[in-house]
Amino acid sequence: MRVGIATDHGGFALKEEIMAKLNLAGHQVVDFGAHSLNPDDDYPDFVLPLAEAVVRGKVDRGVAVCGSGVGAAVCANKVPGVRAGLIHDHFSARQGVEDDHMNILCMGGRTVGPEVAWDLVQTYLAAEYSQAERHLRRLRKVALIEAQRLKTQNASEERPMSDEQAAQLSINTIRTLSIDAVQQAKSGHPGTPMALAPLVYTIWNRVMNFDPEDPIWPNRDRFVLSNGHASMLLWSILHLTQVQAVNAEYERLGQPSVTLDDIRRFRQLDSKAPGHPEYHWVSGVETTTGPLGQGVATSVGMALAQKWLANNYNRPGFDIFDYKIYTVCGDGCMMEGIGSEAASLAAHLGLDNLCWVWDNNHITIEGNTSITFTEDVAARFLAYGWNVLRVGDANDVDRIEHALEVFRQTKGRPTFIVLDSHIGYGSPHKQDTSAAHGEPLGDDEVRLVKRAYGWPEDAKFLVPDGVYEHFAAGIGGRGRDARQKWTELFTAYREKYPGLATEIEQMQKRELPAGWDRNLPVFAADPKGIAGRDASGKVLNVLAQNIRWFLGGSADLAPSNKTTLTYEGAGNFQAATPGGKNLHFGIREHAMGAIVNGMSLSKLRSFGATFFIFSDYARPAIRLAALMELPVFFAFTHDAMGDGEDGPTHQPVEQLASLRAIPGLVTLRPADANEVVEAYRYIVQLRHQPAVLALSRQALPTLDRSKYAAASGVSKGAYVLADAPGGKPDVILIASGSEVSLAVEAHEKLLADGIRSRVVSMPSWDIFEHQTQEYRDSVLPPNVTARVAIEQASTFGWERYVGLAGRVIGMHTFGASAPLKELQKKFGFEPYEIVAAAKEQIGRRAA
Ligand SMILES: Cc1ncc(C[n+]2csc(CCOP(=O)(O)OP(=O)(O)O)c2C)c(N)n1
Ligand SMILES: [Mg+2]
Repeated sequence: MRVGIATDHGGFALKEEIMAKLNLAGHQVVDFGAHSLNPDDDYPDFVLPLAEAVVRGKVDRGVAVCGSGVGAAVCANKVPGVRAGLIHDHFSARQGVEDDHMNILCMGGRTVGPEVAWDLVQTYLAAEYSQAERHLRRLRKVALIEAQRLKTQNASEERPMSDEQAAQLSINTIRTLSIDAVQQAKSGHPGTPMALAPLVYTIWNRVMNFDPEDPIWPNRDRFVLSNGHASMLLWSILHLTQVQAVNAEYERLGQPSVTLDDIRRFRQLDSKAPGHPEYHWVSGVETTTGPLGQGVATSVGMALAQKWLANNYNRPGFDIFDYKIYTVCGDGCMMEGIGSEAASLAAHLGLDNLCWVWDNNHITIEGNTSITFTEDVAARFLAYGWNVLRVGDANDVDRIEHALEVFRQTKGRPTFIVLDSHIGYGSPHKQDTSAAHGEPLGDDEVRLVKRAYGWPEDAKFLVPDGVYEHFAAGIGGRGRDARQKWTELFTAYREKYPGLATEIEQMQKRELPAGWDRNLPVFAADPKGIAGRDASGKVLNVLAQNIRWFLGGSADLAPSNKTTLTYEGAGNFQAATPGGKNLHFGIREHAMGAIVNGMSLSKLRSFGATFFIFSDYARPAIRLAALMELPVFFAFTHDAMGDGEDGPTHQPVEQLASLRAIPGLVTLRPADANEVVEAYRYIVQLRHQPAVLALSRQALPTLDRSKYAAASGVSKGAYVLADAPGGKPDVILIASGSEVSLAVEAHEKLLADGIRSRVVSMPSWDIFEHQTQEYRDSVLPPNVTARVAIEQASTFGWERYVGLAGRVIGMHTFGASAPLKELQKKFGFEPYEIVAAAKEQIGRRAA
């Protein structure tokens, strides 16, 4: 057993004797002093630390000695959670433990001799807490008295809480709300909220400029919880700071974002305290952090956006955008590759508005990180070029605050704070173990933990008096002042720079500026045509000039993706030129996806680009964009086998099917240059949906729109491009992208053979699915069942449009390395194959 012992000069000799015997008996003894025989020593100086250690679970039981033992008992009992007894006889030594759960034995150094004392200690240590209901009932009453005292103490005006006491009470409220919510839900992650409550408290109540009254105020500091499994930290702090809810139309709803009831219903259907942070669902959540690593990377996008906004909109005397980003992350975020990609770029770009705090607790699910993660993380961040700080005790709010202050003063590089913490802090049996990570503590352990925090053991979801007020006086007051000042500043700014102010307002509501689509190109019919990527490049250059806050870039493939903004003044985004609109993500597709999301969360119209095959590396971020309903887009070029000689590693096959499967994502594969224009026209007007463009590498014929239907049909997802004379087709050819012109060729041959065919250009399944049944039937009449779909991609899913008996000319294997013409032949993408398939379909239907 771990036994703590304390005394003053009155019991000094006895303490030394008992310690020696305890050691001999195999106990682990912690000596709280006194350490020498000094008559000036006072028992409170030694007994109190012992009492604290007992309630925090650092030792299992305590022994306290002074002259009579009375002083030690009086003193120990001042600490909530301590049950100390002054003991002279064996009966009380045992019964005190069994019935009253005595956890500190007090004795008189001058009243009991060494032999009796040692007997008493042995009896005391051998006894166990009884779980009989009548004893538990009495103990609950005692705990209640403690709770009430705590409350009245807080409420008492004569003895207002010190700031330090209020901070501790608030921190413990975050902890216990988290513990209770996980316990009630029977699932969740209690350990990290218990450890990081002081950090989150400090960031929110002492540092952040954030007004709970208006969680979407544009110049607010941002808080990102990348270790999202610790979501109870977020729900607790959003509740305690009384952050207000806003709706999708950016209106304030006059009700709290997260109520205590939501917390009671943690992880239950419709609770505003879901399992992980969910943007959109809960006001005050800046991003869905999703899989580990994405949160930190998204925060880089937020930091980049702040720099860009400041550079483009701040004017002398008008710091309209000067906010900072605070990101909390765990070992998982440090292990994931995306974290490294993003960290590397953040330092390269000198994002000194960005602070990551790493919860260095050495624990992940499988146990201690010594089994898998032994690199020097701090050295790695130093090597990236971050400012690296360390706070060796996660409970030391002053040092945390100081480190955050150093961050705010640091120029030219982001700040990384290594925070040494103990997962499950305060839990006698689970602290520092992976058991604290992902399961409820259990009722017994919860009691012990609450005891350790000096918390009433039976209180659940308790917010003691004074806690809401403490947050209101901290972040509440500071945030309100900051927002008011900003609002006044912005009013003056609007007078001086009305155009810029209007832009900021439009951006916040995801509206477009007037004239956003002027000068969009129209491409004349041309059998040789132009590549999808080239048409895209022209459109991007127009849109970026019409919409100031439209910007993006590629993962080192801009010359191939044709995404470079080449007009005068477009500029490159670099540390020294953070107003540029050409972003260079480097070869970091996953981070690119998350950064584009972070920029969009900051209300910029952001895009990324790479080869379509590498969309796999960005896919998790695209999924989160869809989940968060962010209007980002990705220009993916080399959309099929157009880069023939590069071979199967570079030829997308299943990517279209895979992206089409993401709910809410608009996937578009335009057929010619004019469809590219229309695709962009559609995408740019989206306010709550991300989009992906699959663009060809090779030139595609620009269809003659005087002969075929207008490309504006793209906005319906699919449209009748070419038809049998007078309609009423016998067979329908459905195609996307580069295969549309093949289908048109086949169609002309079929017409020449007297076969009534129709060509449907289908750039987007998703958009088509959202049209009326009537429209969809007009494009694909249900009674025309002879159908052929042609697409240089996995055939997966095309049955939904051609039916089980329909024909799909697509890919059933990976591609091959050869010139495109040969690949088209090998894999059957030739007009005569389509003609044959169409005839076969008609024949079969007729049979
Ligand atoms: C990409 C990803 N992989 C795996 C998981 C599952 N998972 C959730 S938490 C966790 C352990 C995280 O450890 P750490 O970040 O150190 O958090 P701590 O336990 O210290 O709070 C894992 C593997 C995940 N959420 N995301
Ligand atoms: Mg960890």
